[in-house]
Amino acid sequence: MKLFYNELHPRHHGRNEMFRGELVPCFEVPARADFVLQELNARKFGVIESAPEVPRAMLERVHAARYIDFLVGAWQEWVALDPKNAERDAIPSYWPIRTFRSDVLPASFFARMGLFSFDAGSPITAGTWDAARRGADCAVAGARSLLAGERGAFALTRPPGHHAGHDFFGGYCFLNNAAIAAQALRDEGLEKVAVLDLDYHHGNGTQAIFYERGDVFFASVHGDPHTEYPYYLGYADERGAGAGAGCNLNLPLPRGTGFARWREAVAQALTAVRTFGAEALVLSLGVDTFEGDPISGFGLRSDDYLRVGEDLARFGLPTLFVFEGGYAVAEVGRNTVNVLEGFESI
Ligand code: SP5
Ligand code: ZN
Repeated sequence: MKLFYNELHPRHHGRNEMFRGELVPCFEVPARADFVLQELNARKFGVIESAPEVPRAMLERVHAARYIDFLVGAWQEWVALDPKNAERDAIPSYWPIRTFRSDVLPASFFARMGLFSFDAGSPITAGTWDAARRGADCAVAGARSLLAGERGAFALTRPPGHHAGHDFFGGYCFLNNAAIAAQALRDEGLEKVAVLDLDYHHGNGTQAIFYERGDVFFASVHGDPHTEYPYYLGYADERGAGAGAGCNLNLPLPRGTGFARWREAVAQALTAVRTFGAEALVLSLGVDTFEGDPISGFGLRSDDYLRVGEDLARFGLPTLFVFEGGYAVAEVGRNTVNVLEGFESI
């Protein structure tokens, strides 16, 4: 399996996120990817390659130019407002909800931060752009390795991506790595691609990006948004629209769901991917489905992740794994690499 590692990931290191009305230490920390890298090395999993840089035009296949412009300059703008801001993260607190305008690009940095986000849990730090930008390189490199004939690849990157939409960040995500990879697969040879999202949280960004597209199928197994983040998307009746009608499948499961039931849902999602006729699979790999995850509610154990990898290998499509969530930091390496090891064992 080809491994692509975002060596710039530590440049994104949020201090605090807004959580139930107070600022708490970020759950999404650099140590997450460090532990996965350590585990890959400890198990002698393979050579880690550095991804070539992709042009900005590839990001713009998925993200709005004015959103990318905002991210590129955000930290400088934030510090220009007050030199003391260099010591704190930028977190939005105003949002243009229904009846407000989103066509106007306000001069105020705070106003633009809200225009381009949907929560207060995703701080922008000095190196957020560098880290996110490099993640897209890794995702594209992984996609290209599949086009070159690999059966599996892994993009080890953070910040994660699946909550980021066409023109917004949130849920710790800034650029949608999985969507950028799926689009690269389409642009560089494949007719039909699927994204399967196994993170605990619904991949609202990925869903929205492809919702009206008939060429990219999106399937997700996740905590029921009635009670789980991101709350406002991820329901079972969201089946796609326009040319994408029927090309979206959400399988929400209640908090407390264990491996047996979750695995059945994944099998159901894979059946739909097969029926659709996808030629390759982008797998949004969040391991916040782990029983010990501090912000999630499923009950998967570490050994279960071996079975997940085996199931995906038996499914038989070229598969790009893209790292997403997983906040039980000490176990995130074991759980993630178990999926890859299971995949390699078949
Ligand atoms: C990529 C990813 O996994 N993003 C997740 C972002 C979740 N942020 C908000 C978490 C709120 C969870 N509330 C649950 C209460 C825990 N006891
Ligand atoms: Zn998640």
